[in-house]
Amino acid sequence: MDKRSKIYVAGHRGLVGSALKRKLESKDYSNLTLRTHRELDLTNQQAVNEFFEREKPEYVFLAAAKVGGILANNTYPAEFIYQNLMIEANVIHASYKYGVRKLLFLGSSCIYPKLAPQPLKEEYLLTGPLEETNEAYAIAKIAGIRLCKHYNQQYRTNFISVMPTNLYGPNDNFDLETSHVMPALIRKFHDAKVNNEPEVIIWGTGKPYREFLHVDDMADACVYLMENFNTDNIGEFVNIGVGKDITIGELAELIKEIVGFKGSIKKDLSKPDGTPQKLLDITKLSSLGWSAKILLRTGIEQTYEWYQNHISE
Ligand code: GFB
Repeated sequence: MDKRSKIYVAGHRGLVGSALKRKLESKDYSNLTLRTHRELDLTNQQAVNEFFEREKPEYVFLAAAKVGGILANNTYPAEFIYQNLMIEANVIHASYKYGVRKLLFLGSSCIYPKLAPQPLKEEYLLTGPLEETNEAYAIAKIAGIRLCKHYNQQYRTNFISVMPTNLYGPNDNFDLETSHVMPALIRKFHDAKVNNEPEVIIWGTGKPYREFLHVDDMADACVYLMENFNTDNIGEFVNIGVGKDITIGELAELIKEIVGFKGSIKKDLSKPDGTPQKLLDITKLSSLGWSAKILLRTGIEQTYEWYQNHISE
């Protein structure tokens, strides 16, 4: 990629896409192609083909996806599988058809079997049953990985895939029903503090472990891989994580302290826990020369500040 390369960031208004845009701009990539959902519906094959034919991007970051937390995944599985399959198939096929030089596809750590050994090595893909609460999303993401793999195999394309752990940061979804745990808890503790409420309710037992990566680190890793590696060096895909996890109970305590909430934490056991642990093995990523830089506490403090500045939007 050089600084004038034409780069299409699909999903540039989302958590990951907006971080990719910031990162690319800060590195002086000056020829970004961007489309909002309203301007280009990625589930519409004809619209996607017309866009690629007209714009002819050289590099593609495929960060557009239907995403959500445990409850959204569990409640709307048809939307998660359909929209993600359509977006992936349309964008990956058009990238092949219109000669994209390199594409980076974003998967998710939920592609691994529910009870796979920890930490999760890349080779554990498709070695056991998936976690039920996000099976639809995981199947779509596995299809995306395999689309890239088989297009590379048959058409000699250069499509690389990355599997991020749970991400958080600015531009996340803070809706309490559909969000992931990090933005949900930041909002719950903030609201409880402001409204002088005695307690905050967290979902499930608080016992599952999760690994959290700040989205600016994620964007840094994606651009680094796009700049320096091809599918031949990366193989089928590479995990992107920090190599450490904490329990949801510990996360709640940490956010409570950062926000400055003085009340208590209560558990809602009617809500699902999801997979017990999904810690990524980052040996391959380390061997490619990348590691995360933003500490969890610093990342949460920065995200909380962002949230307070954007609360009314
Ligand atoms: O982040 P989260 O929604 O998704 O939930 P997953 C993580 C854990 O936090 C679960 C607990 O054990 C939740 O029960 N939790 C506690 C909460 N309080 C809350 C709360 O207020 N809101 C939420 N959302 N959770 C998703 C997958 O799984 O992870 C997706 O469904 C995707 O497919 C994504 O892979 C990264 O980590 O369980």
